[in-house]
Amino acid sequence: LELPDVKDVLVEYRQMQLLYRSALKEIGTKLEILNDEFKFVHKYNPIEHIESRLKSEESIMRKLLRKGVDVTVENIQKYIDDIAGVRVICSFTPDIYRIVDMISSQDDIEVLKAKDYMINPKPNGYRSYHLIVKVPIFLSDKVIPTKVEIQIRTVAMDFWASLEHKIYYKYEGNAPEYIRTELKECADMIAFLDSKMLAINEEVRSIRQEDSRQ
Ligand code: 0O2
Repeated sequence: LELPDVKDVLVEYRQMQLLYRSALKEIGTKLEILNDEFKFVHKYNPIEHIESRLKSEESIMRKLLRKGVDVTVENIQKYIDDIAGVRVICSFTPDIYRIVDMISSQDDIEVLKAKDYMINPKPNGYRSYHLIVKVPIFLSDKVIPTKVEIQIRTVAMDFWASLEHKIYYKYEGNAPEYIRTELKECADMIAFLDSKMLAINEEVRSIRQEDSRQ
C-alpha cells in the first residue's frame, strides 16, 4: 500500500461533499413525494421515517483500508458506494419492495446495484434492501450523476442493525461466539415478528375493506 497524503485527499474530498449533500437532498425529496402521494391515494404511509448522512472521513478511510486500496479521491469515488447514505424505515416488508420499485423506475435514476439481504440475509442475520443509485445533480455549468446508497428496512430490522452495529464496533468485528449466536437468534425472531405483524395488519385491512363495502 502506498502511504497516502491523506491531508490533500481530504481537502479535495471536502469539495466533493457539496455534490453528495445535494444528492441526499434530491433522494430525500423524491422519497417524501412518493410517501405523500401514497398517503393521499391509499390513506396509508409506506415510510415510517427517513434518515440521511454523509459518511464520516474516518469511516471512509477505514473502509478503503479494509478493501486494501490506496487513499485517493478516485478510489473514494470508485470504491465507496455509501458516501451519501439514505435510510428508509418502513413498517412492513411489502412497503420495502414498493419503495424499491417506485424509486428504481424513475427516469432520472440509474440503478447501479440492488442487494436483497431479506431474501439472502447475511450469515450474521442482517436483513435489509440496499440500492446503489446515481442521481443527476444540476450545477451551474454541468450535470454530475452522483452515487447514493439507499438502505431500506423495517423498524424491527433497524432495531437489530443498530444494536449489531454497536456490538460490531465495540469488539472490532470479533464479538464472542455466544453474542453472535444470540444476535443471529434475535435476527430470526425479528424476521418472524415482521411476518406476524404483516399478517395481522393484512387481516385488519381486509376486515376494514369488507366493512366499508357493507
Ligand atoms: P458503516 O460503519 O455502517 O459505515 P461491497 O463493497 O458492496 O461488497 P459493502 O460496501 O460493505 O460491500 O456493501 P454492503 O454489504 O451493502 O454494506 C453497506 C452498508 O450496509 C454498511 O456500511 C452498513 O451500514 C450496512 N451493513 C451491511 N452489513 C451489515 C451488517 O451485517 N450489520 C449492520 N449493522 N449493518 C450492515 P459499512 O461502511 O460497511 O459500515
